[in-house]
Amino acid sequence: MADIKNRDESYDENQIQVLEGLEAVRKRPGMYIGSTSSKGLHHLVYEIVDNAIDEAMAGYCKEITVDIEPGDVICVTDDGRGIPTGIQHQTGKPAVEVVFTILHAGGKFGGGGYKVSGGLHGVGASVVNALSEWLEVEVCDDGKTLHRQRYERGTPTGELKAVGECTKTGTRVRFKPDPEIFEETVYDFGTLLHRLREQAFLTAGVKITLRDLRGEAPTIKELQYEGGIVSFVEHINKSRAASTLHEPIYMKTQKDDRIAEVALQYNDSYNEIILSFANNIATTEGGMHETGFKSALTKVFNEYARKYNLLKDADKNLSGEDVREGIVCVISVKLSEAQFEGQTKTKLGNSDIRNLVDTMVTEKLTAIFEERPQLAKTILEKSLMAARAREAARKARELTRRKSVLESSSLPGKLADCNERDPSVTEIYIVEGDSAAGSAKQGRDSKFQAILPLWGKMLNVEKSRLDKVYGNDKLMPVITALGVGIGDEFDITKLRYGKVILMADADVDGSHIRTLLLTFFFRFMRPLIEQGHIFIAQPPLFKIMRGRDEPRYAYSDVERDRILAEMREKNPNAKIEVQRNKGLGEMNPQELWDTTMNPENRTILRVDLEDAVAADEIFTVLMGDKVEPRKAFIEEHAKYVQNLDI
Ligand code: TTJ
Repeated sequence: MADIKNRDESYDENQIQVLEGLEAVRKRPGMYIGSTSSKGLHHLVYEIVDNAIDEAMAGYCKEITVDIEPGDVICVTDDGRGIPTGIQHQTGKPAVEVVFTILHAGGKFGGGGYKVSGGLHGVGASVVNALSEWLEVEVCDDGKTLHRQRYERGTPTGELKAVGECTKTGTRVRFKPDPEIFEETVYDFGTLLHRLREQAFLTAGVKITLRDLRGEAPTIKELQYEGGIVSFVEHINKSRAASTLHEPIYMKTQKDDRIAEVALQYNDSYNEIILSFANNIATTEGGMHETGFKSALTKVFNEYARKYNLLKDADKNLSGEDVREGIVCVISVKLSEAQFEGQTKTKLGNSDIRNLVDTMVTEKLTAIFEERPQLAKTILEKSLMAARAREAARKARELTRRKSVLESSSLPGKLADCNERDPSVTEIYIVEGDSAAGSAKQGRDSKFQAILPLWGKMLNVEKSRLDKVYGNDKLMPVITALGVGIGDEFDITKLRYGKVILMADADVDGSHIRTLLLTFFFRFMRPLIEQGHIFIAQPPLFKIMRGRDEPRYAYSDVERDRILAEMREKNPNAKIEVQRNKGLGEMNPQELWDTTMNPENRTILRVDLEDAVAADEIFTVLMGDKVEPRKAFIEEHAKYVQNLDI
């Protein structure tokens, strides 16, 4: 805080607002970037890149470069018009400085029609600035003079100055995320690559280069897709284990200032992948554009099937699930005042968009089917097969249900249940590994904590319809223990535990099992994720011992260093031992309870849809039978999957 006695001339109303604004960001960073975990750390990059993407959408920027420099400093450069360096009349300061020091200032200078509003997105460069140890911006907005300004924790260290010459316009922002704010400060190349690739697909033609300059040899990826979202669906299908049934179908429409685009391509799998975006922001929770698409698709398929007698008179209509089996689809809409709703503000609320997409898909898809009967036949046959399988699965399920009523107990034998019945207090730990499950059973509070050990063979969900899941020995106990059923049988009111906590080691096998379970929940019990019932246990990474003191536990490198510093300060001579936790199985019941299961001390991570989408993707690539995508994936995520056989 500034010392009141030393106030100077610049201490005017604007200055107070600036300080209050950016201080608020540092006090409650989660409010602005969601969290201060690795997620929030990566969010900083997206915030900055979004600005350059806006400039590209406005047609003034062709290339964007994102560098991860040694020390995890990020440098983003574009060849746009450059943030204006001229004085902004309301504040009397250069526009650049305003962009970086005043909350929510970004939009005023964007000029583009599709400024993002709502959600955690588009909060702007000032938030990134506030949460950076330091940030430097360089602008060339006239093609002649290079300007630079530096900030530390949001505060300018000097004025915007002319520092040299330049020949091309553009903006460069370099920043170092503040380790005082972020629990994790190391960037993951694969995570950035994934998001930047998405942006490159959504902004056809723009070239985004991602460079990792931290190691001895740089890793460089150039992302440029002239085909836009058509390239996007092709890319998704290439990385999947399935074969495509036809060339992608593409449609686009514009009405007033609203644009809608859809690309879709079916494959021979049983999965449904619909990715939707509003103003380039992923709408993971869906919304009006998705609703419009889905209802149009179902309508067009049924009308076509009736018209050409593909459905017999007595046949029921094709369901939404039938017509989406095997679909890969990307929906992208642009609108001037996007309303983001839902738990994670990733659900598009603008109702006029539903009509726009519905009308477009109805008209264009009907026309395409009429023009290309062979294509229509191929796709419709897939839906008809799905309908038949659905009917067969329903019959099989009725049989098993009758059987389970006859049997006295339907809960899995290995489940160690809790005494409480009220799901608002109960929890179930799903644990991989016999010794870990043993410790968990002994360490738990059996009043409200149930333990389900996982065993049996992993099912390749990738190649399975719903009916197969019902017979699987690894997943079946999970289904019966949770009580909610799967697919269209799902009933949240039957949920037996309010918190479903996955507990597995922090190694490759553990990540495998987490990925499998998340994929399973994502595909068959999605509302459990949407309503925030799925969690991941966080066992400590380090045990830190000092003499005869109680051991301390750290859950990240940063925390370990913090504890070590604290201990050293207290007593410089004490012998300190740091032990890296090898696995859950090596913790005794008491330790497991203290560090990982006791609600008073533990941290558990709530899984959101975005996590589940990522897991689903990883799962498909790793379990699928295509070698090329798997190799590429492992290269990109080398840090996490290095021990995996290709
Ligand atoms: C504003 O209106 C006049 C012409 O330039 C417009 C503008 O702001 N362009 C712009 C901003 N291009 N690039 C940016 C930008 C790039 C990065 C990497 C970061 C930020 C905060 C802005």
